[in-house]
Amino acid sequence: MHYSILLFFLIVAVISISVFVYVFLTSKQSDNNTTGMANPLQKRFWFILILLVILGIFASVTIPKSPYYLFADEQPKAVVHVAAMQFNFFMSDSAIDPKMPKGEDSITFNTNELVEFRVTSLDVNHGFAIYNASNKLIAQTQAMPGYVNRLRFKFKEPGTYHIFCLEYCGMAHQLMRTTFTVK
Ligand SMILES: [Cu+2]
Repeated sequence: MHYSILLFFLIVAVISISVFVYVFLTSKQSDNNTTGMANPLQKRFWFILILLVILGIFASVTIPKSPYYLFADEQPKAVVHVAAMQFNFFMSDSAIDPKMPKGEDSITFNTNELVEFRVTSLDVNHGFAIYNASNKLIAQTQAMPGYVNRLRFKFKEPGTYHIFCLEYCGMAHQLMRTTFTVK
């Protein structure tokens, strides 16, 4: 079975290489004598230059806005353990026992303090998405069985934040939500 797959890919590779070699050998040299935009090399140069400028503008505008602030060089002020389970989130200041999961009724953080969520799942894959008071998604990670995903965030505004599951995890997935407070 393995060998037939390998053989198949080898045949595909040989065919693709042959096509490239054939195209390379049969394409004629472009005529460098024509000037201006009639020259395909000139056309290609401007096309790539304009493309690079557009990409450069796009990247410099969007990259600083991407929400991947890791705060890797900072010590978190608060650490919260999160265990997702059909169809609930347990959140606690101390580690959660997978056999008897228990969470705290209310969780509160201060504004501008670095919070670290340590997110895991006790059954299937879940999402862990934080929404602010105006229901805008501000941060998210996956809750996966057997893994602890760290999500660090600094909340700028006080208010009630919501956590929703963003991974369809079963019949009552939409009920999977909880809240915490930032003061
Ligand atoms: Cu879900």
